[in-house]
Amino acid sequence: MTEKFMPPDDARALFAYKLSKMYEQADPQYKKMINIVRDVNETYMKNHPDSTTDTLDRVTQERHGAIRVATPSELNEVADFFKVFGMFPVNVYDLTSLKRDSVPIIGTAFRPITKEGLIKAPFRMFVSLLQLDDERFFSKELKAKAKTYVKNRHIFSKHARSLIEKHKNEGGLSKKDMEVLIESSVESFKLTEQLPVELLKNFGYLHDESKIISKETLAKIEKKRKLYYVDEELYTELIKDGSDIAADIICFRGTHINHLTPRTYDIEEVYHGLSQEFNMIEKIQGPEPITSSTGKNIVLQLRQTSYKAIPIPILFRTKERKIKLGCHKNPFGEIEQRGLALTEKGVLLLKNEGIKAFPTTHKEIASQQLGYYEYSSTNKMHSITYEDFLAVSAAEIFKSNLSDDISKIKKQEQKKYNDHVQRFIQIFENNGIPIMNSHTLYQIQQTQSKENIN
Ligand code: OOG
Ligand code: NI
Repeated sequence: MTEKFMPPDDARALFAYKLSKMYEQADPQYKKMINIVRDVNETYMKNHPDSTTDTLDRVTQERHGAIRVATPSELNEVADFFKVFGMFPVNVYDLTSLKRDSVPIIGTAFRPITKEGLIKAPFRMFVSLLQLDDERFFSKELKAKAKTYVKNRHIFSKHARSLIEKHKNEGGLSKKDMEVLIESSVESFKLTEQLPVELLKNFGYLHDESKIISKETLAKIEKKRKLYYVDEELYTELIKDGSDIAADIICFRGTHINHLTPRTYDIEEVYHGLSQEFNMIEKIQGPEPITSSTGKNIVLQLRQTSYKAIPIPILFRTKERKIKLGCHKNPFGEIEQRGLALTEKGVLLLKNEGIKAFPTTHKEIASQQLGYYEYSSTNKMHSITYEDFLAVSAAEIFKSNLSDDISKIKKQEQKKYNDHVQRFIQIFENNGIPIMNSHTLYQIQQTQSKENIN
C-alpha cells in the first residue's frame, strides 16, 4: 500500500538535500568548505571511534540554514511552511539588546523536536524577523518607507502557498505535491537569479558600480530570463541610516538563504584549514570547551565560526530608472560544533562564573545537574546534544556579511525596550504554532531514558 501522505521526516530530508544543491551554485566557496569539513570529520571519527553521541552519518548530512524576513505576515508564511516539514519554532533569540553589537533582529529556530526526527533528517533553520518598529535602529520615516516597500511581498509563490494551505486543511501532502512544494520553495530561497555570464563579461566582472547597462543589452537578456532589480535609493538609505541587515532583508525579492552550515566534530581543525584560503571572522564563537582530566575536551552547547561573504553581482535600478551593475555582500559560510546541552542551572553557572567553575568529568556535571544526559540499562550515560543556538554567537555571525561596525545605536538611545519579545511570541501564538522552550524538550528526553530503564 502506498502512503497517502509523505512522512515529514522524508520530506525534510529531501528539502535539505535540494537546498544544499541549490546553495552550491549560490556560494562558490561552499563546496570547498564542505570537503574540508568532511575530511576533518572522517579523520576525527577514525581516531576517536567511541567518543561522540552522534554518528558520522548524522553529522555528515547535518546542516542549518538561515533566512531573514521583514514582517509578521512573512513570518507566519514561513512558520506554516516549516510545519509541513516537521519543523517547529524553538527558543527566542533577542539580538536587539545585547551588551555589545546589538542588531535589529529577534529570531527563533525551526527544527525537528523529537530525537528520531533529528536522527532521520537533522535540518534546522534560523529565522530572523527585522525589528522595523525599534526606534533605536530606525527613524519613523525610514521605517514607513521600508514597510510600504514590502507590504505586498510574499516569501513563496502562489502555487506553493496553495499547497501549504492544502497541508493545513488535510493534515499532509502527497509525495507529488511535496516535490512540487520543495522545488518551488528552493527557488524562493535563492538570493536573486544568477546574472548571465554575458552580462558579467561585458562589464569585466567584478562589479564596477558606475556602469550603467544599456537598454538594448537588457532587452536582449530579458528575452531569455527574468531579471531582478534592487531599488538603489532605498538600499543606500537603509545601509546609511538603518542597518546593512535591513537592506539585505527589505530590498530583495523575498527572503534568501544566507548560509548553510555543516557540523563538525573538531571546529579548531576546520577553522585552521579554512583560514588558509578563506576570510574568516576573528575567532570561534561560543563557550570554550572544558579540558577534562582524561585529556578529552568536553564541548558545551555550541561553537561556531564563519567566513565572510564575497560580494556577488546584482542589478540596481537608479532613481532615474536606469539599470546598473552593483554588488551585495551575501551569502557567507559558517561551521559549527555541537556539544552538551546545559540545564538552566548549567546555563546560569556558565553566565555568572564561566567555564572554570565547571567540573571536568561528565559524571560530575551530571550529578550536579548542570547538563542533560540520557541513561541506558547497561548503566551507561550519554550526553544529550545541544540542538539550538546562542544569541551572542548569532549576533557575531551576522557580521559575516555586514560592515564591521554593525551597531548603529547611538549611546543616548540605549533605553530599555521591553514588549518586542512579547510581540514576537504573540505572532506565533496567534498563528497556532507556539514557540517551544528547548529545556522542556531536553528534560523530556532525559526523563524518558530513565523511565525506559525501569
Ligand atoms: C543568522 C545568524 C544566526 C547562527 O548560526 O547563530 C545563525 C543570520 O545571519 O541571518 O545562523
Ligand atoms: Ni548559522
